[in-house]
Amino acid sequence: MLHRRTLLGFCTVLFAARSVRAASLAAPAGKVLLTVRGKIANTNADGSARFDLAMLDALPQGRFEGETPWTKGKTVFTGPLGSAILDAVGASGTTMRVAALNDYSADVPVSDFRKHAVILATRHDGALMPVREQGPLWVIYPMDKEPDLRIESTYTRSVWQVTAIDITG
Ligand SMILES: Nc1nc2c(c(=O)[nH]1)N[C@H]1C(S)=C(S)[C@@H](COP(=O)(O)O)O[C@H]1N2
Ligand SMILES: [Mo]
Repeated sequence: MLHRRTLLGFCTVLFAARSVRAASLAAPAGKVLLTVRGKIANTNADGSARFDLAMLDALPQGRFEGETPWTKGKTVFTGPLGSAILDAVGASGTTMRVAALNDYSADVPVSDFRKHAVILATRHDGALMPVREQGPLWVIYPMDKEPDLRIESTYTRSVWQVTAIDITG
């Protein structure tokens, strides 16, 4: 009897803990810009974590200031840190497939977001990016602070028009 009660109590605690964790990711109120799927603990839709702009803005932000292969002159990108997105969804995998509107996708090691202050830029020179200007989200590596990142593998992972991240491996 004691065992059953203990087990029941244990399950109640587990269930409560799960609810609290799930509740930590509110549902998006606005247009969904990013959907994260795969190996994640926190969801707000069927097996996925969906983010609108307000949710992305509420996460810890990063800033890039410098030149990129795709823009002219000095340019500023701001947006949530990739690591903050991983934390928000409770990511546990090692590889992400970052997918764009145009069917382009790149496999990105989760460790890139942990080792480098990669951002999912929401703004370019202070303005939101329409789709024709590579928006709404653009993976930007901190090539300004880490010049060694100015290599082809980084460029391949610098996905623009991002809509989804699948944590696959
Ligand atoms: N959405 C999207 N992002 C993308 C690409 C793309 O085709 N679509 N090409 C990638 C590749 S392979 C590289 S090298 C860089 C630069 O592409 P570009 O040489 O066409 O400017 O952007 C990356 N990001
Ligand atoms: Mo490329």
